[in-house]
Amino acid sequence: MKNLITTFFFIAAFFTGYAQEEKTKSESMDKMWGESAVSIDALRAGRGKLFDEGNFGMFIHWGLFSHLGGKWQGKTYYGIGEWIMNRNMANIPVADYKKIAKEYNPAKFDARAIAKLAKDAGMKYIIITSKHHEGFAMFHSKADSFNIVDATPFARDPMKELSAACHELGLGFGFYYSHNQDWTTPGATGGPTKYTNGKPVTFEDYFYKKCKPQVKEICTNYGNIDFVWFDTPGDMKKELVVELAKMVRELQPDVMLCSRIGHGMGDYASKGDMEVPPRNIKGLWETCDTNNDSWSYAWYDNNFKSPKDILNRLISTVARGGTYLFNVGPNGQGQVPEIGAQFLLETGKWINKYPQVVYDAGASPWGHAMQWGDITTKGNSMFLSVFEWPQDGKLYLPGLKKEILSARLLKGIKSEKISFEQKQGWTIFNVPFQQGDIPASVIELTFKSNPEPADVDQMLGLSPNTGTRLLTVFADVNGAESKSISWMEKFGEWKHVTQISKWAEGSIASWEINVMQPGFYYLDLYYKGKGKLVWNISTDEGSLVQNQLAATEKYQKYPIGILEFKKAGKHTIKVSLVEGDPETSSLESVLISPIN
Ligand code: JFZ
Repeated sequence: MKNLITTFFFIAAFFTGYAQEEKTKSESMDKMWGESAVSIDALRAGRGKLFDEGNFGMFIHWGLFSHLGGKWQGKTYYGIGEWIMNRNMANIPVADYKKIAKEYNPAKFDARAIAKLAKDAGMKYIIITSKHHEGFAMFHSKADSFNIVDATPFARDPMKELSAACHELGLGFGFYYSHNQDWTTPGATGGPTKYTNGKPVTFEDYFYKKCKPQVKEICTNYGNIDFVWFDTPGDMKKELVVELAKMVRELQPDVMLCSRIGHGMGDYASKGDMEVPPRNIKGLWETCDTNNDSWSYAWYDNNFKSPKDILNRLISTVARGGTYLFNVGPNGQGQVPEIGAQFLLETGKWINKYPQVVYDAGASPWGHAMQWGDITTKGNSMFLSVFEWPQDGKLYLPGLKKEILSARLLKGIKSEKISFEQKQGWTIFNVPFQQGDIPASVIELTFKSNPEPADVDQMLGLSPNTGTRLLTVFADVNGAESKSISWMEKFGEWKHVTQISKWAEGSIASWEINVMQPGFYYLDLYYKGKGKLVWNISTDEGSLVQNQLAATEKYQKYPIGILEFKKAGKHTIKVSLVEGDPETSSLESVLISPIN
């Protein structure tokens, strides 16, 4: 067990780039969020405009690993494809890995097709791996011959082609570059610790002979670039990071640097991978996500996110105040897998009908998602993107205190007025039974002036026609520990959850909610643990549910009973663990659902 834990931290440290024995991964992620010397307002108006207003970009993980596609010597290694070389995956020796280049010929790579896909998907820029941790340059490099032009039969520079295609189509363009990890280059983090002739090597050797010259190349040979996305800074020395940033800024003054360059040298924060944060975050930040489970192509990975899922994650990211960077992994032929491409095109068709919901849109004044979807703002309008259309003709919005001038259901360029009433702090829209559009419908509310957080009561609402999930991030916790934890589902596939653990006698998690309609509701708890657990849930009105339930090592939903709200209005719900192992019990959320 001890070994397992050590391995976990070792791997986590590798990813985040921080040695962090006793810290949780998310704590170290916070450290990676950069702060720019330039003010955020200046960035928004200047070189950060594309990032800030675009809100949606394409990430591409493509390299030599794409040729392997998750398979080495006939065996499949499940996990993020670009890490296949790593000792926790196929553990491929450097010399063997370098040989792969000889058979790498992504002849079907079509830069224009990929740029057009991004554009049709509604994305505003592309950021592609110019060199990932494997150390193979996907561009023509004079600094190092282990590159796609000099080391492969393909012998073309796809980055020339892609940067040109992006510029032609009016898309922004940027490079990912792994500046610290380089597993095939002596001296770099994760690379050989000696030269092949046995001579000693330092990180500086790698830095000055390969990293810095290559970064100079990507900042010189591809026209104007908008982003350099450095990754996994690890314990790289501050002076080297500063030196690198300085050079990039001199060569490409308009570039936006992501915080993963390290030491606070980025312009914007890069959030933990594959995650839409539950509550609003201020400043300039991005979350990167991938269209299936791996970043780079893996032959078996066809678990592609649906257009509905993509849109929901995109809109929720924008509603939290961020930018969404969505990844595709072209295969060894250089093509974006068909299903993923098709889903992106459908996503783009929707965005094309409702661009105002996404581009240059502001965050939700509620600070969190709604059960049915999410809310973005622009000027004196609010856009309710409804992903779960109500079955009973009523859409419930809690906490809006501002007077609505108009409410319209948008249908492309047409729209339809909808009526509403306001009572008990709720706005109830009378919506048609048929949803306005798929996969989401948009209701636009207009106001006399721009809506602000003060116009909204952010309290969670329990509506009578949809289940309400009470996440632990929104709980008041007493005597237990509330924190976000991360783990790998497959190798490199991070999952994050905010949960409550370290329960003790008298520990309480409580939520305030605004109940629209009194009555009976089903109650489910999402938790993990061992053996049998007894949970107790009570309300300020004295309603009580207590029951013994099983527990497993994975978070699961457990029906626990029926909870009654006697009166409409604001209530407190308290949860405590009455029996069971407090060490392993971890509560993720509470679900309250109407009974039909
Ligand atoms: C890094 C890479 O190692 C990975 O291959 C991929 O390129 C991804 C986008 O970035 O992996 C990370 C880096 C940071 C975190 C997680 C995975 N993090 O802070 O949660």
